[in-house]
Amino acid sequence: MKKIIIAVIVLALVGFAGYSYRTGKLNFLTSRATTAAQTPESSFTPTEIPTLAGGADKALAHEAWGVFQTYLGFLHKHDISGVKTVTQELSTTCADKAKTAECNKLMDSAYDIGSTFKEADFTHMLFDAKQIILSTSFHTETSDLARALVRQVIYFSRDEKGVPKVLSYTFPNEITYALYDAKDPKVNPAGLDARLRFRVNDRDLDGLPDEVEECSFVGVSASCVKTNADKRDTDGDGWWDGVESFIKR
Ligand SMILES: [Ca+2]
Ligand SMILES: [Ca+2]
Repeated sequence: MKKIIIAVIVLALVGFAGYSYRTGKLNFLTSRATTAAQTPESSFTPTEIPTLAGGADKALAHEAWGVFQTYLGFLHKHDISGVKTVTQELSTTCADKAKTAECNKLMDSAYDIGSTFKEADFTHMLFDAKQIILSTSFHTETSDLARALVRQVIYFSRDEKGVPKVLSYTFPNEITYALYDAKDPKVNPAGLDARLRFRVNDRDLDGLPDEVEECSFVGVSASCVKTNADKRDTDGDGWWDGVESFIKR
């Protein structure tokens, strides 16, 4: 009976995480299986945003980090006019003056998340004149039911002078659950780690994993955006797909 309960729980969580659960173990959908045939899972290394090269890159990363800290300070003080000076745009809630209480709550939770970030962890960056993606490396997190590759990412737009403006940040970003019953011999952590590496891969380095752009998990994934997984700026407007997904229209 216990085993059945575990299976049901895992099924529910797997559904939430966007996995197909068909034959009693975690599966990739067809598109993933095709990729797997081309590159053995065990040796697969995901494409990552480049590490900070030093010099100008590091100075820009530090400048962006400073803007982020200023932004957090404004959030903490519920200072909307201050927030406006260091962000690309206000959230719909905070742009609505009738929703001050809701906006304050949003600012509190955004502060709680952002204040856990540490500058030294943000060792990866991709940028051009219009935008910056600042990211940590992936690291593995494990609980009784889940194993995940996690990273933190801060997205910035840049104004006409190149000054970074906070656009969005997520924690944990691209957390990718692979759920397992550690006692189940069909599922082993090494295999899951290989699958996690597949799931976070971002071929065009636009900040969106391949599967999100390919909508490989249509119907169960909430974050599918249908952009070109091999083109950083699908519509050619200068905004990278991952950055553009945060810009309100
Ligand atoms: Ca991508
Ligand atoms: Ca674009």
